[in-house]
Amino acid sequence: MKAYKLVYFPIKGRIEPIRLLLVDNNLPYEDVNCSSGWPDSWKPKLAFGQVPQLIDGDFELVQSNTMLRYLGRKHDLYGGDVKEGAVIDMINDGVEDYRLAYVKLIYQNYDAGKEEFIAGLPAKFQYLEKLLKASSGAIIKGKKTYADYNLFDLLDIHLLLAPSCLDSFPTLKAFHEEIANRPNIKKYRSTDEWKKLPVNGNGKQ
Ligand code: 0HH
Repeated sequence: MKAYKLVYFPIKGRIEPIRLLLVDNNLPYEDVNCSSGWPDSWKPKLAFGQVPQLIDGDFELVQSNTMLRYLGRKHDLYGGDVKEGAVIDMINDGVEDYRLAYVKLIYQNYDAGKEEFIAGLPAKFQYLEKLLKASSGAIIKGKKTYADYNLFDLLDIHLLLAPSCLDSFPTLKAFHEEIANRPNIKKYRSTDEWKKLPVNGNGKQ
């Protein structure tokens, strides 16, 4: 199969859930670093002037959640019927809401807002805990979904920010551990290259 191309800055950021989906499902990809020539050689070619961008042959797509859903449809990671698909979308939309709050903290209010942000995490994570608990610890019981990778990454970046943030949420903690320990993902995350790649563009995490 032809490798997907992932166009992004050399950070984890919004591309990381997509990389994790590809890695876990043995789907080949190559990273394309857009930082040289940014913005002049890139922005005019991008549908919203922003990355990440997924290139699948002659098909180009932006918007990270659209890219996840495209790969979900293509590679059977979108549940078994419309209702499962809707539950997956709902949880992914919730993950996006929490990611936007995280991004705002990181890029706009890190020093002044970190403590209050961390104190507010249990009020958010209780909902995710309840949703996963009701489905035997998964987004969809017994099935991999595209949203698994986005939720995993969301939990992962919050664990970096606040290492004990999942201590009161055993279902979320087990979900994170299960995905982190899948062989392809474990290997991918064990390299120096991965460890050195910043999470965010401003060095904060
Ligand atoms: N809704 C879009 C999505 O989900 C949001 C995309 C977005 O915000 O795909 N893209 C940003 C880059 S992600 C963008 O293109 C934020 C990381 C910024 C770090 C950049 C510096 C890295 C240096 C190593 N931003 C550029 C722009 O809008 O001109």
